[in-house]
Amino acid sequence: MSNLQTYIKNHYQKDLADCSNEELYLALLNYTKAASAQKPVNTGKKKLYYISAEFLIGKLLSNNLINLGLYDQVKQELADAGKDLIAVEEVELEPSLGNGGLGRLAACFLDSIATLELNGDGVGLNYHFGLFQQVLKNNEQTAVPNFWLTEQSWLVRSSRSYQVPFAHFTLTSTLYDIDVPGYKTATKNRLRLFDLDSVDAAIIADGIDFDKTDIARNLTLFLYPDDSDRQGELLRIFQQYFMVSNGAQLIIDEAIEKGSNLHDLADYAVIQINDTHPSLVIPEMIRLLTERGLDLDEAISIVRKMTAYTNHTILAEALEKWPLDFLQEVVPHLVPIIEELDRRIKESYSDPAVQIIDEYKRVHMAHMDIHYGYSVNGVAALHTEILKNSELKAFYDIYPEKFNNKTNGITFRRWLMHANPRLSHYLDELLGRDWHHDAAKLEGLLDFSGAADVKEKLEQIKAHNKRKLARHLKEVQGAEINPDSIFDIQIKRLHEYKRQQMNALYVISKYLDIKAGNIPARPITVFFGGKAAPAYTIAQDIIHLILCLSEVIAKDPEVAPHLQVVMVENYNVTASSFLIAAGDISEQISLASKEASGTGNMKFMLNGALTLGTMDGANVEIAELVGEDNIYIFGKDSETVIDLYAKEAYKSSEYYAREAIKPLVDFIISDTVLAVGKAERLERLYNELIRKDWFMTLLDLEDYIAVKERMLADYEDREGWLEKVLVNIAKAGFFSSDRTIAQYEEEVWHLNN
Ligand code: 26V
Repeated sequence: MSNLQTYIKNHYQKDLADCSNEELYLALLNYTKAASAQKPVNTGKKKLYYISAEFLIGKLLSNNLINLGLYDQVKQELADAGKDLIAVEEVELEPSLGNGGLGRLAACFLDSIATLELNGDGVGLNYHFGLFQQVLKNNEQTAVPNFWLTEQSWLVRSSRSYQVPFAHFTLTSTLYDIDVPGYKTATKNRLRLFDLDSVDAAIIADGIDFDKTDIARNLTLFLYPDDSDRQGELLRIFQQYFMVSNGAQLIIDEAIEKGSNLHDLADYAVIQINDTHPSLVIPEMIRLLTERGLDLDEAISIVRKMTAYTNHTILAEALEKWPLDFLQEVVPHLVPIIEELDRRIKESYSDPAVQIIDEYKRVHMAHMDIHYGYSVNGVAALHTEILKNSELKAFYDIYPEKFNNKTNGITFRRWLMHANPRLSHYLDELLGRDWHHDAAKLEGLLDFSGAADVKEKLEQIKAHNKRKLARHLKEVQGAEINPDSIFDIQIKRLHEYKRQQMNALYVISKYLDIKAGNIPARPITVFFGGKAAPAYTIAQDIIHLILCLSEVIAKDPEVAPHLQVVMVENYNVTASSFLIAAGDISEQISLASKEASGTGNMKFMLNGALTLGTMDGANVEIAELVGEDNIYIFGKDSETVIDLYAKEAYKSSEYYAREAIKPLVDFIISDTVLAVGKAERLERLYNELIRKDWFMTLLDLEDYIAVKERMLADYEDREGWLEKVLVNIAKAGFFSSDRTIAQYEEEVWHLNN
């Protein structure tokens, strides 16, 4: 590859130094694409198809430059010409092809699959607007379309195209590919995104509303369009079937191209079903194989040998159950197949808990995956145990051999090298570069335990990243942040089980404390970031409370110097890179048993933040790795919580009545907050907490406040705190997605043996 300067001269007849940032971005986009185009795709007889409704890839420029080994050279060339790569990067629009954890995990996995040079592609949809863009106005969230598709982009239109049959019409797809270069590998993989030429943004009306019945024009417009009504649910089925029918046809074609006679398809392909959104691939693959002449028994047995399912949540409302008549309306040709699959199960098992079609004629997608796939995995040790022992116990009793755990991971290329270059370089200095390929090598940092100069440097790096975040938020949303305060950060989707409301109640307690004259040793900035589903009213109410508190505190001269609440607008992958590197306190406070894994917890740990969390998801494994002195755990454990649900024994009113809790909850509807907020929202949230509190916020509140206070006090012992930081970074290697993917390969996919 020629250097960038020459490339620009040849292609744009211009000097690098004379280019604007916009021109430089386009030049770099094409330069990077050309570099990865030179790499051959991974080959091999057997190929993994990671089918997912979401791939939250984030901006790709820097990530791809890092993986192609071009980052340092390009950065230097730009700097020599007085240009700044960070500023060029800002020109890139972020694709929002995912909601949160599950989608970002898929993106990290693609990076690791390519880095380990495994033969595997991602398969999904090319949503033109993806997830909505969040705009905060009048202390509320509003949603507008997120524009990201530009004329020149990472997408490469391929010549592949398939016919996808629906009840009343057939649609023709177009396949776009995005290259996924591995980290310093000779080969690459691809993300294959299906789309429809007829999609038309002109049907978008107000905000993110559009005509949900006009499938040919809306199918790939938005990710998970609001499914709170019937039409929305039908549209999701249209999307899911479009994704998997294309995926299945692609799998069959690529296998045939490599010599498969279809009877041996399972030797050529393995499908990882990422949550239940792609589950219709099972009946669709059976349909396509029987259409091509295989008999039904053989088709079923082939599919069973080639599909594996990952579960990402135990929340009942997130486990998809499609009414059979919805499927009849959209994909009637799959219904007899699903009925046959269900009949076979009913013939062998009488337990209603394992049926595919239940008594209300709803199709349980996860049940189909478990019966007709060969592997089921949870995403953290505790989560998998809960699946085996309670949520999916009836299935575990039938198929113990199918169940396995794959604790999630994150790619260190994006979440350390790119998000935190100073720390990354410092680790290179201390440890050499072996950790780039073997993250477990970060443990070498433990040799520097107690070294004052190392701690000082870690402190300086964090201080730098805090200033960088403060500058960024000043630029994008005008926030004035004290970089010398403690950065306490909770960034994730808004959901009651994640308990942002508990953190808000902490803020209230701190506010009241300061009003009572107890000034904290050091100012604290509490950051929140996250989007709430447009139809999820209580989550919107929680955002409202946070924004109201932010305003009340900012306007109170007694409190503002010591406490600040910042709601980061439109939290996305780009924003998270700044936040993750700058955090001191990582809030991982879900109700134990409810957060399958979490991956933000891993990113913060890797970047030297300490976890304040419950014994939930991967927090449990973090706690085991770092030891109890290096993590702040509070709250009831998962067994207690599961028991409380089983016995219906939790009464939030009893907790509300407690002296330490009542004033905090009452403050939500105090005149102070009502003066800046909407009574309807605040009262609804207040009533929810005192009457129901389904996710048991008040259960853990006192413990949370006590442990957080201890943590803030510990922060003042800088030596002690930095020792904990060092241990956290050193132990983060286990959470590299390279490790997770190596385990999938070894235990589930078997691509190379
Ligand atoms: C989806 C929905 C949609 C309907 C309304 C309620 C609801 C609640 C939760 C979800 C989550 C969907 C699946 C998901 O994103 N799970 C996340 O997956 C991450 C990667 O495995 C994991 O780290 C997170 O703990 C898990 O929540």
